[in-house]
Amino acid sequence: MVRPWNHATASWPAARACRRHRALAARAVEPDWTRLRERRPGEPAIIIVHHLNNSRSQRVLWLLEELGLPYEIRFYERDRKTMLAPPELRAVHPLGKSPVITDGPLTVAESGAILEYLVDRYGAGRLKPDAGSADALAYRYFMHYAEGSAMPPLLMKLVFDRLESAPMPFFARPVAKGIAAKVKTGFIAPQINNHLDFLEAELAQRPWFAGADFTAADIQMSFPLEAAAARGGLAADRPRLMDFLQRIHAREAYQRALQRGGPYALMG
Ligand SMILES: N[C@@H](CCC(=O)N[C@@H](CS)C(=O)NCC(=O)O)C(=O)O
Repeated sequence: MVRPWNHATASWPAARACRRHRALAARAVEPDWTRLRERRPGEPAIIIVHHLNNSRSQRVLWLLEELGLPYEIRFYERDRKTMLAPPELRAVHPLGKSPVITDGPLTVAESGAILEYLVDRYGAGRLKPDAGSADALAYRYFMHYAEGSAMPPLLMKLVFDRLESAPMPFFARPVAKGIAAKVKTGFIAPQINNHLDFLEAELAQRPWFAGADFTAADIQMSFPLEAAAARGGLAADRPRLMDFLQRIHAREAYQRALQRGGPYALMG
């Protein structure tokens, strides 16, 4: 079983790991961005973030602030009843979800892909562990884990919370409430707790998710942890995760992103 979070610890023989990581680093190939098509006349010269209020696009603004890159924001408002994005977002990407960015001729969707694209193309080595290092594997793991594993039970929590208070015929309400309560206590809460226990233990081993330094993986992990603090039961009994939230919220770039993007109700 591959356990990226153990690669730098005693469970992974240090000498073998070093040799292996040096070999991997030597083979690592940086992407060749010059192969992408140049901007055509009239195409916007800077990155445009298609930003939905109270959403994952806060992470993209924050990364752009950390990197000090120029960018423009196009604002989209959720429908107040359904909380869905407005149809105009479909003109940018067929799924009509946020975040999505355009960078000249390119359109990039999916938070993790956007963060990796920006760091790889413009980061000049910043906010990312050295290629081939043990931290690089943890970086990749948490880039995918945030949306692939941590978010699904938190999203289920949101859906089942809403189900309980959704308008419905009075005779259906007790049944709907009963089902929601059963799923929440029997499945969703244990799943969320399992993830939070795992993450609390991770931050006992190192200050940031991908090692000693702050990276874009911490930006990617911010959303599930903010969602967990807002609605998933993350509280003071998990002090390392609460401290992580405090540390990221105190970053100047995070604050600047909030100022530019507007209020963000998920901060918890
Ligand atoms: N896994 C995707 C999720 C994208 C997503 O679901 N975004 C939400 C905002 S946080 C959205 O656009 N919701 C409005 C809608 O689905 O209409 C990502 O990380 O980019």
